[in-house]
Amino acid sequence: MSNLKPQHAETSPADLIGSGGELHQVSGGSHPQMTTNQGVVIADDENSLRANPRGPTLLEDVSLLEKLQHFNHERIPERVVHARGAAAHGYFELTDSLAEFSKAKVLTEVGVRTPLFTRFSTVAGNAGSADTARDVRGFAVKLYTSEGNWDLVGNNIPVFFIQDAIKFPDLIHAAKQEPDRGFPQAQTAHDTFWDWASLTPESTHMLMWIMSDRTIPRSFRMMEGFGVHSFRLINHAGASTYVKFHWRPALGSQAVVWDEALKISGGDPDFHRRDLWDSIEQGAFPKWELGVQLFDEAFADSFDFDILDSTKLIPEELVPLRVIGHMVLDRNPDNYFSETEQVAFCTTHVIPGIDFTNDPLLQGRNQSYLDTQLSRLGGPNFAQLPINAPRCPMRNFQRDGHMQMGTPKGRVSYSPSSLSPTTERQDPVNGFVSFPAQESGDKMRVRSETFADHYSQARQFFFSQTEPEQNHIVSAFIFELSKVETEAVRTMMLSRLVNVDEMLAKRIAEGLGHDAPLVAAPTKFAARTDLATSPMLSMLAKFKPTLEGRKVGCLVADGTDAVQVTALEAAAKAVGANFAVIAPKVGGAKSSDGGKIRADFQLAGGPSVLFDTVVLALSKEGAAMLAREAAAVAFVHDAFAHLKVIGHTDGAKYLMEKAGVVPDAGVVRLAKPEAFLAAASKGRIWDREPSVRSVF
Ligand code: HDD
Repeated sequence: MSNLKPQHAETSPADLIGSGGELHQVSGGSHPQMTTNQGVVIADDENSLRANPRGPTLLEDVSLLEKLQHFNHERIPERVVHARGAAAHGYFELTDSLAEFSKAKVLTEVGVRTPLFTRFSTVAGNAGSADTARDVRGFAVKLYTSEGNWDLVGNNIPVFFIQDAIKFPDLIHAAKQEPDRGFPQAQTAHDTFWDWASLTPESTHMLMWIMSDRTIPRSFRMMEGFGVHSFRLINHAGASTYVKFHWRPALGSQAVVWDEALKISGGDPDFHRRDLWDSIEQGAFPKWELGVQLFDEAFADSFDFDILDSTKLIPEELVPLRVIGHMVLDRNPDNYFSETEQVAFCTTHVIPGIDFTNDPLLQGRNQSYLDTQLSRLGGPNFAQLPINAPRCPMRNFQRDGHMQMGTPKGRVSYSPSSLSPTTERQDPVNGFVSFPAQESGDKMRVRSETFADHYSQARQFFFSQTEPEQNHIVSAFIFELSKVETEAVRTMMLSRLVNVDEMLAKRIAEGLGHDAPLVAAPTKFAARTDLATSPMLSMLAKFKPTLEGRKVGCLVADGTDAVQVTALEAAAKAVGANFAVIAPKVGGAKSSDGGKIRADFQLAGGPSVLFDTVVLALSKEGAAMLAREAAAVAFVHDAFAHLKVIGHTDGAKYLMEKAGVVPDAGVVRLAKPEAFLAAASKGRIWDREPSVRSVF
């Protein structure tokens, strides 16, 4: 019998019943024997060894001792940041060679598929926090290239909070739970974060980004990734070209709205990881293009900002993206701990053809990632773990240490040596050679004056957003600062924002009810510039009108027309959408023709926040029945307030009235499924927003 056969296929409920020491023997399947870690076959894994049936447990019960000891040590320290994550395997395929600029094979061998492992994460929350917290998302890619591992450890935002790594511990201490009380969890909406931010002008540009909808993505599959720093590409002649890396999602960029994010945190705290897992299981493999911005020393010298400053970006309008390949994630991990938890990304993992710049943030990161793996993974041999090991040969004279997995042979474990003709040797020709950048000047603890303008790009970002996006930034500041208990901190932050734009600061002050006059915070660098807007910085501008990868939630009740639901499901699936039925009972509903409509969700467990667009496929009686259910009224009310397109039958009208739905372009009568789906593919009804919440 195949051991792939699902065990439950031949399991009768009677098999599963066991009580007081009776062994559970589940029939079916072809099971290997269970053993101790020493390989001894275990006879009874459910009862410990006792002196008599009701007597003391014996110390000689080796399988009990071993099992509990292992369990007691199952956890390793979670990552100090980016603790909560989800990951998948996949590949990168190059479509356009960069041979002119780099000697790295992964960037020059067109058509070759390089295996990779990508982990997405939130930053501030602990491992058990919710997926939709407002936060930067980590976007870390480990490429197992034929020349060694290359880790591109990026975020979904192209700039960072600080310019120098020495400030990272302060940033993280301020953002994470406050140390005396241990909360709040997974959010920046508290005093210590805004205290630090208001006193750290270099964070201003990043603050604009984190208050934008970038920090509440709809899905990992719908967010961009950025390498952030300027790196170097090095070609065969040893020449250097600067590069910034961008991942661009095939499904377009999309966010949820803030109230939705809050409710999804309760409705499905695993919203993002489930979405990633499910889409891969369904064969709808997430895909991103890899784009590069290439520029030389002459551009760097002419650019208004320092290309070594990670709080600045280079607008795509100035240096357009060159798309060179794509990443596809096509396999879920086999084991969360072994792979997603133990994967060790390090900015130090670069390969010949890719090199560092003097960006002080990057230089500091190069210490931090390598070092953190020692405490996280227990020793210096973490590179031997299967998820971390390169897929090309790895040999050197590094020896021993905790959890050494290999068995190096021979007496020679040093270099140079003459005793062994076969031990490994350095290779000056093909090995990694650092770019010989010239350095001169005085050694000093100082920040370059070229890093001093903290406001111009923050302002550029704000004015590059569409109107709804600007409104959301204002609202996010109001929300976050309203959670700050210390008024002086709010005042300081508003002063800081005056330097970005006075009207922006005024709008936030109005939303907070802050009446005191606004005074610009003192700044060393007074000359804020009005830069040209960069439409490419808007997420809405990158929205793709498609339902591919999106979810349609169809609310049914007894009396629903099953034929209509079936037709809608077929049409939704034909355009690549997921289709789920929500009913008062998970066992399904009785259709108008006396049949049964299957359900995927029970009403209370399938709130409309889990779907991109909803359909109310209800008879008049069904709608009247649901109008008495708070969860049904909330389902419809939230869909409307979250600016979703709502498809409905005539029968659903009573429920819609009860839920406060006011007809507009996004409230669509279900005549032909195609017409509804076409309307829904356009995304949210932004014009509705001022009618459902205050926009300051
Ligand atoms: Fe970091 C993890 C991204 C600045 C120190 N970082 C970590 C992860 C991502 C980033 C995606 C999670 C990797 C994973 O999935 O395992 N970090 C960034 C980006 C930064 C950045 C894009 C700025 C451009 N980080 C940064 C600085 C420092 C660190 C300045 C310290 C000086 N980061 C760490 C760390 C972590 C980490 C403490 C925690 C777990 C780990 O490294 O492996 O070393």
